[in-house]
Amino acid sequence: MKENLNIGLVGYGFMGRTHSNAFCQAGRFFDVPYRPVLKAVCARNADRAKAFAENWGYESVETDWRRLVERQDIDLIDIASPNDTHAEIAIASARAGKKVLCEKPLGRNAAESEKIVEAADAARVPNMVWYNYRRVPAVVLLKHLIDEGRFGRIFHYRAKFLQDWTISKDLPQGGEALWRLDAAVAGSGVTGDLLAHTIDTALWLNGAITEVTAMTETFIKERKHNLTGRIEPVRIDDASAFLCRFQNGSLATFEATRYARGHKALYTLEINGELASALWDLHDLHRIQFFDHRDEGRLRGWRSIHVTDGDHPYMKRWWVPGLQIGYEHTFIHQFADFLQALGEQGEASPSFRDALATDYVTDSVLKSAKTAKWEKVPFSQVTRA
Ligand code: SOE
Repeated sequence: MKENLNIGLVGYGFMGRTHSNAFCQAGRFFDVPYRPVLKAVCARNADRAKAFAENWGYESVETDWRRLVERQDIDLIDIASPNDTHAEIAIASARAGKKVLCEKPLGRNAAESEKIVEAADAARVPNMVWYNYRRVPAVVLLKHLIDEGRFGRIFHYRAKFLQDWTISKDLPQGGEALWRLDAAVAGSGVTGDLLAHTIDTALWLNGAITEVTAMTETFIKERKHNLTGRIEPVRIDDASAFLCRFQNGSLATFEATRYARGHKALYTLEINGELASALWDLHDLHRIQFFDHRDEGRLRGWRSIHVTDGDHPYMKRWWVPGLQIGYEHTFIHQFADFLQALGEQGEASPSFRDALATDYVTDSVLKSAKTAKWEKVPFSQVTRA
């Protein structure tokens, strides 16, 4: 009989749903050492929290996260509420001895994340941040190919995360649905929201970033604020791009925007090495394009690998070879890996400390955009496999 792991979720938005689905499905498809129990969901709006609890099977509802953290029958707190709540809830949860999962980015800036890491380290509680794109089977395959040395020396890393949902000047900022546009709540704009994903994957695949030079832009300078009803300055970055150097000597370009008309969530990455190159694209997430210079000259070319076979990462747990999976599965994989690490008393990745490494880079990007200079990343580290 597996031990129960009692979960208390804070927040019931988009991410509350992706995480809840992972809690429900991980044990059905993966051989995990715990039985996740959806004990309670917490949100300020009691009626909506109740409806969410009924839909997903949470046993109870709380309207104050402090009460959730105090509960003796909760083992793990999962934070899926807006960014400005992460630090307070994560620190209190760690101090209460709970295991803690947190939606990305960990804090609104590195200073906030440092405090979270300190609290989790002091309490020695298992922790993880939901940078889910590390769990796309095709991205994991890329990681394996890099670690096997198939690219040789890496020269270039190139990543983009493009969206178009904030182009209208009539879109307000702030409030429940649009807190991502409110700098006080989100911390930053696309740098913390989208570039953070691309940086997390890059640190994992290609190692530490040492210095950056960046530019950001806020295209729409004022928007009505949903909470005050007033027209207020917009303080988030709408678009952000940077050049950087990795510790391994490779050069990179990164770009994120919410103003790329026609692109809804186009995350792409490319790696060029001495021996091979590869491309991955979120809209075709189960494929990698791979070019191996060591192939026989006459037959050399880009291969399109459909990453759905039994010997591909995670795939033997799903359907049959050739049948693909999607976005929600990345969260299921991540939670299954967390439970596995918990059972082995190991550390799940990306840990809070790994996510702090990303925040050091995003802070440096925002700083460089202001100073218009190259900025050293104050502390960076290669994140664990
Ligand atoms: C923003 O639109 C967003 O939902 C991010 O917050 C997520 O992290 C990203 O995966 C998709 O886009």
